[in-house]
Order: sequence, then C-alpha cells, then structure tokens
Amino acid sequence: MVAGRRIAIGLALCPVVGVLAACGGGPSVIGVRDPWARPAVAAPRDATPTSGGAAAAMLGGSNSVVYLTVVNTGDGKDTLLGISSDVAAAVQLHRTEITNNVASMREVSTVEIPAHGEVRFDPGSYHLVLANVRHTLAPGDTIDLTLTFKGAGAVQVHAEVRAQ
Ligand SMILES: [Cu+2]
Repeated sequence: MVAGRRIAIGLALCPVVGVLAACGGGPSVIGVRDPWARPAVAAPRDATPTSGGAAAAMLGGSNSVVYLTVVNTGDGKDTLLGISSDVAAAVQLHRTEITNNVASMREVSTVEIPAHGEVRFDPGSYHLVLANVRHTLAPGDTIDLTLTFKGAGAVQVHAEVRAQ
C-alpha cells in the first residue's frame, strides 16, 4: 500500500527533523507581522498606589500590551510556547473571550499556529501583557521581544510603541 508506506516513512523521519520541524506534515515557517505595543509608565521605585493616577493604579501602574500577527507559511503547524522581553519583569499570554456580550480574559500557556495559517493577537483575542515595565514606553519607542516556538525556535520581534 503506497499511501501507508509514505506515512510510515514520514513518521520515521520525525525524530530526526523534530528539532526543527513540528512533526505535523513538514517544517513550520514563522513570521511576525505588524507588531505594536501600547504606551506604559514605569512606576517610580517608591510609588504609592495612588501616585500614578486612577488609570495607572488600575493597571498596576506599569503594564503594556502587545499586539501582532503570527504567520506560518510552512507545511507544519507550530506552537507558541513563551515570550520574553528585557522591558518587562514578566510577559503573559492572555486571551479575551466574549460570552453573552461580556468580555473576560484568561491567561493561556500556549497558542497553536496552523500550517499555512495565521493567528492574530488583537484587542478582541490574544494579546501579550508586559507586566511591570522597567522603563516608560512612549509612542515612537521600539521594544524587543523574543517569541519561542516549539518548531521554529526563537523569533526576534521589534514592536513599535503606538498611542492608538
Ligand atoms: Cu489580558
């Protein structure tokens, strides 16, 4: 059976190329489109809870949010495993979900990127939270992020800070 043999060969190769490929029909090819970040104000070290104003206090005084689109032009799916940045003490992966017209948000640990597909991180869906920024992010600044994928490995992203 020709089809069966082809599948068997494909599976046998997986452990060999598994480091680079996601083992889902071929390697992923990951790119990031239009990354941008919201401005944020770094709280002074001795800040009191009210020193940043009501809006800042609500956000903990120093969070930014990053939006982008992850594009996979490869034949295999991939998985976003984590994000890091020197700008923030921690980067969280969130997803906004709307149920009965009420938006809620939860932290997720991974995001799957389909083969020949894309996943948009936008205000209605996934977003990255830069918690406790180390310095103030003003419009026009650029921040560096590292996205780590199961198949593609580390992908460097330069996101512009925008006021929108
Ligand atoms: Cu969130």
